[in-house]
Amino acid sequence: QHHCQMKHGRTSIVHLFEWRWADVAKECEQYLAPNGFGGVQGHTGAGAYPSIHLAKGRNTPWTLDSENMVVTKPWRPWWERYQPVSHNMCSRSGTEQELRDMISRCNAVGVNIYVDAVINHMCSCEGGVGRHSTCGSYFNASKEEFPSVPFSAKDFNDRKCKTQSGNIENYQDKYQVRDCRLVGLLDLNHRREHVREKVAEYMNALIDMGVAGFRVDACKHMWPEDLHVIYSRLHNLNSTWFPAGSKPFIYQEVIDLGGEPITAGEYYEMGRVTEFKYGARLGTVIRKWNGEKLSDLKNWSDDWDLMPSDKALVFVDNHDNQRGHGAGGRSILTFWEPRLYRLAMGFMLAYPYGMTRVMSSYRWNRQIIGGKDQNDWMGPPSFPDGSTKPVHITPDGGCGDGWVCEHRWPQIRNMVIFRNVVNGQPLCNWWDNGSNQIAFGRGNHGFIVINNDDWTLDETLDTGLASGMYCDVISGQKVGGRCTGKQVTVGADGKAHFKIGCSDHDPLVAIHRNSKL
Ligand code: LM2
Ligand code: CA
Repeated sequence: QHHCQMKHGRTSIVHLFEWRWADVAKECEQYLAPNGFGGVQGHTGAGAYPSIHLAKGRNTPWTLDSENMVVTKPWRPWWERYQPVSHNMCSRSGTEQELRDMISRCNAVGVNIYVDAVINHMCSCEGGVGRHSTCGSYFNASKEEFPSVPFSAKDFNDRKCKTQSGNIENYQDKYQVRDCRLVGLLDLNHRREHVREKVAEYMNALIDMGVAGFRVDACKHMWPEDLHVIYSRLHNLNSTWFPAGSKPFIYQEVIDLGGEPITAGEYYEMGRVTEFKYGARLGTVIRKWNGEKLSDLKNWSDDWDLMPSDKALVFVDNHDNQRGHGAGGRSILTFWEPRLYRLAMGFMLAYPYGMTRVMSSYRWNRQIIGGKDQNDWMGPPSFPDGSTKPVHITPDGGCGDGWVCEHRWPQIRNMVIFRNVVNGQPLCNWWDNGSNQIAFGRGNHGFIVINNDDWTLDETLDTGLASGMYCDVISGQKVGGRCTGKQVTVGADGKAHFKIGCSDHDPLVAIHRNSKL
């Protein structure tokens, strides 16, 4: 359950937040998987840059499904997805048929699908009674009845929870964190055989359809021993697309910023775990808060008390903390600050720590009043009837109609490829100026230089690369043997000269084996 099962040496996951299945399927074929994929072997899959770049990289969408409550106050918030009412597979992203079609089409081009499984709870206790759900299934939240699963009152934790409100009130008490309601969401009792069976059945249905694994929501709120039982019942992956005997990849959402009795470490044995310290701390360094500086990142996984690299799922921002939900706070960098965001993504994708996830967002009408975004609930670009708009791809390869598509920003996409090219290579040739200028290599496969100081970086550095001309994949890339961006000359001694002005469009330069001219 620690093996991501990715194909062709790919290394990153992309979260296509709120996309329709039909669009995900197209994206797998047209963008995420490369033209002429399969022709290239090993971890240097990035031979054909010009058109489909992620193809060589291992970019993998993870998605979310299962039927949820339709919330109309506020109007169709993104977070209604975290209020399941059944395990039926229709959602705002499409029908079950479209989901199946997407899974097969993505698998056919070697792009894995990971499903966001919401299994800690069902909908809010105030969800009401009726058929206001994405497939029209009946439920009664006040009586805790979800007949299409079926779950009924005895499947919930109510009696185990000892708080007055029935909600989680104190994160210092691990019993209430796991047995009480998270913000009023009806809390399932995974000690019960029936609940274990139904949850495993749901996950197995997805595995049989061809998904490669799961992002498991709200794991802090479930007992590790219960999760262990549920995971142990999961089928092997579908052998149409995966080697016989492959286990689903599991990454668990546990927000552990320290200071609580529940720790991420309780979950390592069962899969990877989200490392929330990563984006929060990278944000403070890049913003230069508290006198922090890029040179502090030299040994940051040790110095900063991050989880072991082979257990960590890392990201600069996620769908929660990019809008002030979840954890991380004000330091989190997002697409709203594009230049610093590209810096953060460049660092994350170059540095050998954790499994990387790229966020792909939609724009919303952000309105921060007194530090809080009044519109943090707003759902994806949609039509008046609430249905999600298709992702519109513009002629330059970006996205329109409110879709941000960070994964299509050339700098980010090229760094996803960089990570594949340098996969398995050690960190080396670290250089810093004791301030906010750093550089490092990955064996003799790649080298990156970053300038976040208020003055020009002008240095000759050891790159570890073979001598020759290289194309910077941040300002441009190699197209048909020529470079559309800055060129870097590596001498016979492995040294190269770099110059990055502090107001250059991008504060970084990156070169790798496959960007050699
Ligand atoms: C997660 N991980 O553990 C998700 O990443 C996060 O997005 C989910 O919260 C959370 N756990 C529960 O699955 C989101 C959102 C909340 C929202 C819930 C449920 O961040 O704001 O809560 O989903 O939809 C909403 C309201 C909240 C209300 C609750 C119940 O915002 O004010 O609480 O519904 O009605 C009374
Ligand atoms: Ca719980």
